[in-house]
Amino acid sequence: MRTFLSPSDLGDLQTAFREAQDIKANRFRYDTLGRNKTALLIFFNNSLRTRLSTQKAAMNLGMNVIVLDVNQGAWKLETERGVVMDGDKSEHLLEAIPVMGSYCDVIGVRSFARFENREDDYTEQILRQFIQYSGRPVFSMESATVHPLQAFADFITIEEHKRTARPKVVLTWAPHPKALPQAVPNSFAEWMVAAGYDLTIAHPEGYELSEQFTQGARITHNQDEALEGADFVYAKNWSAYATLNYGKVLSKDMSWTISSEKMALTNDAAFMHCLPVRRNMIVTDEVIESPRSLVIPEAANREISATVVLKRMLEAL
Ligand code: AN0
Ligand code: CP
Repeated sequence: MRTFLSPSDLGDLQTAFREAQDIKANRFRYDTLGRNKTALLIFFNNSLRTRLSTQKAAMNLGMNVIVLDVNQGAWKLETERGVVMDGDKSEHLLEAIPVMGSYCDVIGVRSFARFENREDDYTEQILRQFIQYSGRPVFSMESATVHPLQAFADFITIEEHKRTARPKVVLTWAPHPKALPQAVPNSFAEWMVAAGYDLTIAHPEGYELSEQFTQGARITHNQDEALEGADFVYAKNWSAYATLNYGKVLSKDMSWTISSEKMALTNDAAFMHCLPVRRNMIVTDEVIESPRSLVIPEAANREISATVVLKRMLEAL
């Protein structure tokens, strides 16, 4: 595997799930595969889970790991070509990328949507340059439009906890004070459809996601109706995708917060969220602390999804 952005990079998802189970049963099973190989993890944005779980995954495989927080200690990077670099940016990404590639065997990149230009974000400008110029396999650790390590972990979590062959999964928008990317809901929708689940997406008007990721899902503006009979409720905030409002917060409607009353509409659904989560905005204390909350095992599965992905990349070196 040379890139990891979407479920198709993994091929058959049931095979990938079995590989995940095999690794979960003994996460050190392939601990010599990464001997003398180096993973470079590059963060343009903050992270707790991705940073720790991906390092842990690399260590499970016997790899060496280098973590770089680009905004803390590295030179400020110019990303646009053709710019006269007379400002505060000391180095261009076009030199920095091949240099970084020369010190490692695989590269993970976290680079959120910037909300400056939808076209730039949705063509994955930063990640694509890493793929093109690093000479290394590259995986997204949440890039402008996708968060596949999260969605793979979410898929593993649902497979582990589902009570029917084809569960009803509801992805619901929930309120948040700041503008957040669409990467998590984009990937979640894409992976749930690829997994063959019954997916409903609920959001207020104006929060339509890119159809590129939601084909095959039922979409509604009525959250209560969506929650009826749900087996899994996946809450997440995102900002608007629509052209004129791209990256904007259009609503902070607290009637969309996932509460016990909302969960009572479901088929005793499990609650999921990728974390970090703002309590009593996205979800009430009661729901996130309830026995039906999967947020901690879901986060723990990030180590497993990352181990599978790094293993596949090492095998293809
Ligand atoms: C990020 C987001 O919503 O994309 C990361 C989630 C994994 N969340 C925040 O910035 C709070
Ligand atoms: N879920 C997730 O990716 O969390 P971090 O932003 O903390 O890495």
